[in-house]
Amino acid sequence: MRLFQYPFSHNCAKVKIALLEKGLAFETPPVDSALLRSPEFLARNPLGKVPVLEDGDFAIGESEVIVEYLEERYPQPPLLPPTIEGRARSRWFSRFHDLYLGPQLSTLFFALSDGRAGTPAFAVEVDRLVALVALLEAQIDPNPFFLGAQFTLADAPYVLSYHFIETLSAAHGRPLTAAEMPRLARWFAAASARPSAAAVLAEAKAALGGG
Ligand SMILES: N[C@@H](CCC(=O)N[C@@H](CS)C(=O)NCC(=O)O)C(=O)O
Repeated sequence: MRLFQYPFSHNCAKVKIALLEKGLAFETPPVDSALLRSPEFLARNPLGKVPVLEDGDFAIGESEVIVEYLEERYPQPPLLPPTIEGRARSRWFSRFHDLYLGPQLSTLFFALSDGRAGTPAFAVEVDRLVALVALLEAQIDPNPFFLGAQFTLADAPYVLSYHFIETLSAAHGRPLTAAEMPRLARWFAAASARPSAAAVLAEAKAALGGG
């Protein structure tokens, strides 16, 4: 299997964690913006974005589609709960991450280099992140993972995003710490101890220049 990815991308981190949790071997070919615009890559993902998974002759993009594909194709160990309600709840966390929290983190990330950080108009974006984290905090009571003892696809996207919540909120002068998100911090202590999460976090931090 090959995974086209950027090591600092939370969308890619989610897929790598799913692959590692399932014990699937994969290579990560070098990716740059020229590759993403190449006809060969666009044939795999017409959006020209990573992650893209190649499994034999089959290639597919979009992180959530990829992890759902992995779950169906390689069901052991399961990364979705056994009940219909549990799977719906897991997908709620995935959607909340991908449609709301993740994009807001991206907004704060890119603002650090495009001149918007620190401007009065940008303060509303930092407030939006704080509100989304408060909403998430109110939705969880980790034991130790979002849906209980099983580490699921509900948890996977938040591993790298937790790191971004801490670092980006601090970089924008409104640090979110464990005191303000104790449940999320408790969850992160358990999630980041998993070998899959630890490996992906280490790779991301190295790529981001933080060690
Ligand atoms: N909804 C997509 C988002 C993919 C995405 O935005 N990928 C970014 C990296 S995080 C990318 O490839 N950016 C490169 C570009 O747009 O040129 C997913 O979940 O896979």
